[in-house]
Amino acid sequence: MKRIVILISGRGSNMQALIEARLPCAIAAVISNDPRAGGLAIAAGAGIDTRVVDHREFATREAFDVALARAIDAFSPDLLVLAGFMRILAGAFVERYAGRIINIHPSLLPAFTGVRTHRRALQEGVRVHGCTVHFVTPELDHGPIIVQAAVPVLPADDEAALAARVLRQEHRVFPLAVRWFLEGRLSVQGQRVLLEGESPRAADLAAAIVSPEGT
Ligand code: NHR
Ligand code: GAR
Repeated sequence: MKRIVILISGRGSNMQALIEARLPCAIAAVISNDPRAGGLAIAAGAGIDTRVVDHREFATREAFDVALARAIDAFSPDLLVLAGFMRILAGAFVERYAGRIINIHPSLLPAFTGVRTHRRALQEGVRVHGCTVHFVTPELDHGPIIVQAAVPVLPADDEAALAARVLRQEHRVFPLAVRWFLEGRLSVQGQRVLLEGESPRAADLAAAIVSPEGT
C-alpha cells in the first residue's frame, strides 16, 4: 500500500476530506509548520501520527526545509500532499520529491498565484473562480495541472462567501486527484497532465466537476 504524508498549516479541512475519502493508501503522518494548526488535533483524533516543524525556530528558509525533509523522510512517503500548507519551499526541497508532491490552490491557475486569492478575484471582478490541484515544481503555483473546479462569483459575495463556495469544490477534487495519483493513472508531458484510461464517460465527469454547483 502506498504511503502519503500530508503537510498543513491551519484548519485542515482539506486534510480531513482526504482522511474521509478512505483512499487506497496509508496516511503515514500529518506535519504542520505551525503548532497552532487546528488540523493537528483532527489528524490525531483519526489516529494519524502528527509532527510539528515550526518554521519560526529556524534562522533560514533552507534550514527549515532541511528539517522538514528529515521529518518527512522518517515516514518514507510515496506522495507528499500540501493541504493548505503556507510556506514557500525552495527548489532543492521540491527536487528531492520531484513528481511526488501535489498541492491544492484556491484559484483557477494560472490566475491568482500566491496568497489572498479570493480577495484578489473579487477586486478584479472575475465572474468565474475556483481551485486547482497541481504538481508542485520549483516555480510557485506553476506546476502541471491535474484537475480544476470552477464556481460562479456572485454579486453579493464577500471574501468569506466566495472562499466557502470554492472550499466545497476543493473537498471534492482533492481526494479525486490523490486517488488518480495512487492508482498510477497520472503522467506528465511537459506542462500537461494525462489521465490514463480517461473514457468519454470520464470526460462527462470532468464536465460535471467544472460546472458550477450553484450558490
Ligand atoms: N513551493 C514551491 N516551490 N512551489 C509551489 O508551487 C508551492 C510551494 C509551496 C507552497 C502552496 C501555495 C498555494 O497553494 C505552495 C506551492 C504559500 C505562499 C506564501 O506566499 C504562496 C503560495 C503557496 C503557499 N507563503 C509565505 C511565505 O513567506 C507566507 C504566507 C503566510 O504565512 O501567510 O512562505 O497558495
Ligand atoms: C484552502 O482553501 C487551501 O486551498 C488554501 O488554504 C485553505 C486551507 O484550508 N491554500 C492556500 O492558500 C495555500 N497557500 P484547510 O486548512 O481547511 O484545508
